[in-house]
Amino acid sequence: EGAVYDPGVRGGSLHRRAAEVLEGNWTGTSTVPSHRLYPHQWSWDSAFIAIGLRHLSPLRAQTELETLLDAQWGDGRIPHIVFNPSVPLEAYFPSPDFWRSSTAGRAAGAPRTTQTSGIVQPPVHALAAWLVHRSDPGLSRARGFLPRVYPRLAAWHRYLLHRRDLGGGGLASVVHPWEQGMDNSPAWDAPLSRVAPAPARSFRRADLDHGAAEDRPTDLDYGRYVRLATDYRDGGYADGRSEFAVEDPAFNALLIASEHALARIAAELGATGTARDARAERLTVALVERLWDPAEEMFLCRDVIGGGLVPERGVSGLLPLLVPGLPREIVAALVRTAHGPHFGLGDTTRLVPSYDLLGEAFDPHRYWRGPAWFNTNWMLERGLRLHGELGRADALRSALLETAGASGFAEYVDPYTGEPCGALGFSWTAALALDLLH
Ligand code: 2M8
Repeated sequence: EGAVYDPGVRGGSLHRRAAEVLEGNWTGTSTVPSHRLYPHQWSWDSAFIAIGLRHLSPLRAQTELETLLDAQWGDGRIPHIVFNPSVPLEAYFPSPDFWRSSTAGRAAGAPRTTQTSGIVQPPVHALAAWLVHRSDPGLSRARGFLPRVYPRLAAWHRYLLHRRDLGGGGLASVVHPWEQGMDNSPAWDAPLSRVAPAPARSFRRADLDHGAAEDRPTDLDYGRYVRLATDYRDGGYADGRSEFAVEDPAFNALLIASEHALARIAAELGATGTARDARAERLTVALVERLWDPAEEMFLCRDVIGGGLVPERGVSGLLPLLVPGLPREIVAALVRTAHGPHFGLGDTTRLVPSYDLLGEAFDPHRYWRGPAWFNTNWMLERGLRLHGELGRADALRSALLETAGASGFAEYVDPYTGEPCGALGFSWTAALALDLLH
């Protein structure tokens, strides 16, 4: 009760169990988030997984990122799923025959043989590549890891900054809720309400074979996800025509953190990183100008099509704490908000929930509408530490390690009770726990 987690006493076994999860989910060239629910390679999962894997095997961590980057499109986009051809089509929806990347994505430079989705996920990759390099610089140099990944990561950021600046204010937009990664966040409800759902009988959800319906997005949500993805595909995955476009704080904060990481990578390769650092600073100014809400004391999403900020408090709005150059008063306000009544950290909750505890749409079990997730808590921990909030970072670290172990490395947990939800033996939960043990 209130005990501080002591890795010296129990860390040995937590470490071993986390390593076993990652071993079990390894396919030989990458790691699945979970064999049953998500049997392919996911983009931002792989970045988080690499961050943990580097403590077990820097070689596997490098391979994880290289496999993902091998599926990059000619226009620079990194697809959100790289499909494993040996997994049956029925195992996951939407499957390769829905996305049809190699044909529908031809103009955008989709790979000819590897099948992928056509949307993206948050850009955690350059940050992951830099952390992986640092874990074993000798191996990294011997394999030429950074010289190989740097041009690809640079092209990825170019895609986001040029093709995805749909709001014209310098930030990247997501064109599908799956791109931001918090699939059914209440922040999407208003912008999604304009999208006519695809008829329920026009597709078959595979997620309900493995996940509890009450813990997953609704059929109406899925109808809209399918409509948006179908329209994007039928337009050849060209950008600028979407009915849904949102500037999200976490997506852009990760882009900024990754742009700073690319500056470090450039410097390591003997170039100068100053232009990249300057760009990251400009992006930070744009993030504050476009998404900071001083009255709410947090960042909000901007609905690019409908106009204006979306008045929903999601955990995404706290994650810019990851950004090194954030103004001090904003840092202080974010720390207050995380520990205040809407997120309850250190008071009613030990892990930050995905959505406002007092919000009308709050549901402690339904996916991204309330449960606590380990990647968001890892990002918040990192942000608190970065800005010198060491006591709070330590408390969050203990809570994350304890809950990860006690929940069987669950995909997400009830933010009040820690009760496990979704898949167990979930890869990024194990990977990020491993990272915090080091
Ligand atoms: C969830 O999203 C996928 C679609 O991409 C799904 O629900 O089928 C999200 O939690 C996402 O953030 C995550 O990357 C993915 C795989 O873990 O699952």
